[in-house]
Amino acid sequence: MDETSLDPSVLSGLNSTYIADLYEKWLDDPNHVDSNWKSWFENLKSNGSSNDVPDWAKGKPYPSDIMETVSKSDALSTDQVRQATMDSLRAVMMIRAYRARGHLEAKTDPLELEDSVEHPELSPEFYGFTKDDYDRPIFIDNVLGLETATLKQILSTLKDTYCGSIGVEYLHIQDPEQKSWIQQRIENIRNQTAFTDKGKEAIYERLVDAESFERFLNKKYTGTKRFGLDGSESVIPALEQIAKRGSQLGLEEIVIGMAHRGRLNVLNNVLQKPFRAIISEFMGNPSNPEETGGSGDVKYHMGSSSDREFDGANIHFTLNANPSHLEVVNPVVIGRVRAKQNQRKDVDRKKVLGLLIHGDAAFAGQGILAETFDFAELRSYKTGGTLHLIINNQIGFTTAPAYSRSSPYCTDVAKIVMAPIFHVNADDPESVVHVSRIATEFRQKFSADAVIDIIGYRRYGHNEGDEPSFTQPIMYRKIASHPFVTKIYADKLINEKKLTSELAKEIYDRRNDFLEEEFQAGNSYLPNKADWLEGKWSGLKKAPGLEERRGSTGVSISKLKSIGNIMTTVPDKFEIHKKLQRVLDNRKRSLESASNIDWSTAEQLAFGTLLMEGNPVRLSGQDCGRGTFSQRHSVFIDQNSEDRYIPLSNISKDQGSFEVIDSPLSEAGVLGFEYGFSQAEPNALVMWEAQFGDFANGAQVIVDQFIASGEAKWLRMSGLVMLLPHGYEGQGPEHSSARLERYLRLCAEDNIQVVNCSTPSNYFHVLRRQLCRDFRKPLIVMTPKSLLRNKLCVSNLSDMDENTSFHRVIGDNNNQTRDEEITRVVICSGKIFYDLLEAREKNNLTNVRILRLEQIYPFPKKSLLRFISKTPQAEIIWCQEEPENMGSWSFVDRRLEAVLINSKCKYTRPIYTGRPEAASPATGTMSRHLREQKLLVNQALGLEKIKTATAAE
Ligand SMILES: Cc1ncc(C[n+]2csc(CCOP(=O)(O)OP(=O)(O)O)c2C)c(N)n1
Repeated sequence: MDETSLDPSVLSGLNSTYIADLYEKWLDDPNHVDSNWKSWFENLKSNGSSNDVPDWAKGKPYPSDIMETVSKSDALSTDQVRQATMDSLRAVMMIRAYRARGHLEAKTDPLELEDSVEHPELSPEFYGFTKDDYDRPIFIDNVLGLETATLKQILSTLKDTYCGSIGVEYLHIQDPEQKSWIQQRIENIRNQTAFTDKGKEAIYERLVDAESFERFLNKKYTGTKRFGLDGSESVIPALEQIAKRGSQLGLEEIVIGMAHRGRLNVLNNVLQKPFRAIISEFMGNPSNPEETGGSGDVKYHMGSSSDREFDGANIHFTLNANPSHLEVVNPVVIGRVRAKQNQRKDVDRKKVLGLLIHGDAAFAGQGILAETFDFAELRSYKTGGTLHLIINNQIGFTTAPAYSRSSPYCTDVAKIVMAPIFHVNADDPESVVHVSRIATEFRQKFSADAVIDIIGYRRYGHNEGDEPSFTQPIMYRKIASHPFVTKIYADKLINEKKLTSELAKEIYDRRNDFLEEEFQAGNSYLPNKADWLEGKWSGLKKAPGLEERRGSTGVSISKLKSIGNIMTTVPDKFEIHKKLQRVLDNRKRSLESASNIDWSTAEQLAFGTLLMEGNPVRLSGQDCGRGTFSQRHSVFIDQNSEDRYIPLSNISKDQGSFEVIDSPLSEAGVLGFEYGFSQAEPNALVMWEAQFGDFANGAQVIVDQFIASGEAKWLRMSGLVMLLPHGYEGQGPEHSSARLERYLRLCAEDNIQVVNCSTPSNYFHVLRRQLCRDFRKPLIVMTPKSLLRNKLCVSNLSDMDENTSFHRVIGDNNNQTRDEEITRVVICSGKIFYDLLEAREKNNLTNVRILRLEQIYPFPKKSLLRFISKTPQAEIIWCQEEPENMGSWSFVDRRLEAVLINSKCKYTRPIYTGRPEAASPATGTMSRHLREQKLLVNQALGLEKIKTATAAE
């Protein structure tokens, strides 16, 4: 077809719809239509002025070229053709506008805080229609499920579908199948489910459950914090629907992450945590038996799990424990889901769902949302879609949306993954349940995220002791006279004759009587046991005392060699990089000679042996497949095809799965994910590696609120490993220090382990130790950079053989001087040992002994005492390369002193050598770095006078 030779029949009545459809496609993307149509439309548009709608489509005359063509037609009169075509075109354009912007006029706010504003594009006049056009039939060819309809009918359908209690955003979805699925799902039924009488009653009952829970606690514990759901009670029937519909579609397990708001209500009404247990916590009792230990947490942060049946299908619920830091639980939940999917062999990811419940202010404000969304399609992180439910009470503490976000909706960040978004009025529970059903179906069908934005209000203050009218007087005046949703819905059902007022009252009273009975039972309720070592965790125990827990980490030389062989073998016809071949040759040689095993080889041996024993190994971090320092090479890349070969995935049929993953460029998100994974899978070695150790600072909240304190707060163990490159090598302030001091500050009550190993074999053992004991503790490892290639930093295979183990302190094997002749003992940790060793050899300082503190926490005081007691006459020097206010010094200082006091040593204070206190971790100048390094080494060895420690000045 070409513009000049247009056949007049194309503009006859029926074809006009076809053209209108084409026109809509062209509006969407000009390349969606044939090039001739494209230029035809372009031509037409160039005669108009508006961006979206050419003037001819608004009732102005056709461009003359079309008129000429049309006038040649003898099928219909020109006016009739024009009218029919224009009607169809304009109607389709208007329909499209409703699909795109109908949500702007939807009645989603129960408080109607803002006057409704009509959007110009949603008015028929915008398309050139006048009041006279309302009753004329328009051919729309089954768009909206109507073949021909009057403008009035079209408008009413559009208003029902797009501007009722639900505002839908879905045109941003790029996948045509997903987009049209949503469109059909909502348009065919005018975006309403016709609930059965039983269904309606069930919704009413769930609302009663939700409301009476809050009211009851409000009455009995007035002013006590519970972060009530009041004003958003429809969340409970929504959650019920997700589980119910999900169970029909193959769901077996739901892992929920949520903050404070409504959490107790969800615990009771969704996870069915007994009300008496909640009451007992309100009375001030702990949620776990006292003797279990730990600090416990406030009741609205605790996790729980339960099994429930929906129409014969079981759903296991887990509510993840949550710290106060909003939204940070998101990646943790997703990691947990991923691990559970692996355990269930849920390859389609339809059995386990991550359900994240958010606050509106937090959803818009917290960057971790973007990091979590980024997992959605990534091979090693995806979970087949997450459902997001927002308890949108239109306020964040005291801050109104206008002050807390620039985007129109709090949900806009979800468009990163093109999730469909359903905004729904919380006062219309049927619509809430309806969209929850559609969102669940969407997730199960497309394995993609969906968002349910339940717009309600917060009936009281941020917490129950808070006065909201200081800051939102108008809003709270409205709320004071606003009826409860349960009442609104009961009235509706009574009106529809689906419920009698007697039955409505009976349901309400029954629930309250039940709560009253439970309240009485709360008086004597005692938690009988903590649920922390069940399921996958059974067989594991609370960690024993600090000493003697090496685990059996050694592996026979023959097994090590067989792993070594796999690690260094390249498949036939696989062309690896020449330099990598040299690396592999070196590894092979060292393995054959059973000596000179370097750091990365030892690491691969640790991974390989654990895999061989059937444990999964998962390492994720930025560029960790190759390794930031080109050291690891866990993945071989064919130089011609870029095919990947992972040697450690080829050990045996029954080996554990090996995943080494180049992660997205996120720290908090990825660390949170791996922590979550480790919580669900105690038998996997789960590791996160920072590119440089200091970048972990972006994930500090995960370290503080989960890794360091999770076990104490929530009785949840984790064997997660953090690998943090650390060491002073002149690379400047940011790439030298992993901020070891921060981790040490967090150490208490045997919560984590912090190591700074100096030998490959010790690294091998400390990794294996994570799984070779019957308890789990997070492990923080300062890992090397230059040591990766330091010829002195090597081990023998015999150091990893059976009956060898991790050493928390390493004595001085390089100095044979008798104990009595030692005048100086230098204690250090990590890489600085090699600088000290080199300088000592060079200066032939035979009376100096160097001890290495390989594990800093738990502090190995007994072991140190044994070493130090051998040389009671010697001065004790602590040496570190970090500034005095950083590194281990302030942590080891008093602990070393305590060891010395307990010994028979002459000196009871260790002397500090290292860089002086500094604001920045390291210098940016190489020459200054070298000068500083030389000085501190010389001072430690007694070659230069020690400056008084800054703190002592
Ligand atoms: C990261 C973080 N910043 C600040 C807070 C303090 N805080 C707790 S709740 C809250 C308001 C949250 O508003 P919203 O997300 O809308 O949830 P709502 O409480 O209204 O349900 C704030 C600021 C916090 N807990 N976490």
